[in-house]
Amino acid sequence: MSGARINAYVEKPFRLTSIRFSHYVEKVRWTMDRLAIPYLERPLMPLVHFAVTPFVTGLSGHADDQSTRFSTPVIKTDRNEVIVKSSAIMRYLSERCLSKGETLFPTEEVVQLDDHYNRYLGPHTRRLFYINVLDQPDLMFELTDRNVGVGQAWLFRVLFRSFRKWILSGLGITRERVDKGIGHIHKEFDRVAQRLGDGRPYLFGDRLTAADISFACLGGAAMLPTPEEGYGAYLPPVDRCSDELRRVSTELRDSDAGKWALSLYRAERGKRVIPALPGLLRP
Ligand SMILES: N[C@@H](CCC(=O)N[C@@H](CS)C(=O)NCC(=O)O)C(=O)O
Repeated sequence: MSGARINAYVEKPFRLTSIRFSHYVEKVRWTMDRLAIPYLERPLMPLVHFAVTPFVTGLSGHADDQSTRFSTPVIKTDRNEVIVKSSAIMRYLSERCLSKGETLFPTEEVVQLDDHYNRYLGPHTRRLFYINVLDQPDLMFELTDRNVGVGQAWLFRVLFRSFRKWILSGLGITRERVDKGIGHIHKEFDRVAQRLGDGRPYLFGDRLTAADISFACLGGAAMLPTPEEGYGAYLPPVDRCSDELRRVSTELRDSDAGKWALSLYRAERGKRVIPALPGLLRP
């Protein structure tokens, strides 16, 4: 990206500890890629992450209402600072690399909308995803094979039945919540379409902010964007998903806000190339 970057130098690549397909992680990848920050990603499967993130975060992690104190994304910077939670990481990156005039968080409204997406939209789309994909083990294993190394993929397969139960109960996923959630997801997409109705290119006017990235990731993930469409991890292909996930994803893709979010991926992310699978818990 162009403009007055106030810090163009980093001492060494950042480390991103991630659940690679997570839409909260995509917010951070998007920001780092946009700022051209070099980083190495350490992709983990859910639950396996409990064995790794404590070693990265030490005592710095904290729980919020969407995640535990060991959640991902976590970054370790070139200066060995450890930063947790997607929005805090984005804010750090913005403050470190962008001038005041370019910040991703220019107003309190942007902060609040990003926070709203973190609290409500992200969990709704995540529940919709898991309730469907966890019922299609083949698809889940493909997701695993393409997003983590062989050791973790094997572990996930072997323990799949227990992992499935823990993920569903840990995230409070019930049929009733998912049914309600689908309505909420559509409402959020409608609100975005309304906001963009006056022809503005971004949610807050002429320039991209954290809120745009947040919506495109936390809402947009429900459209299951592919790496070719700009998503930085492998998600299951829409046409092989359950009826419900395919239906919702297709409806969102056909909506004005969905088309806009996909156009943001095209413009901002381009075709992604997902790095080769690392070995067990590496790099
Ligand atoms: N508010 C957190 C939410 C992050 C989050 O929910 N991450 C999920 C991945 S989708 C996770 O790592 N969950 C495991 C956990 O909470 O231990 C953020 O913005 O980073």
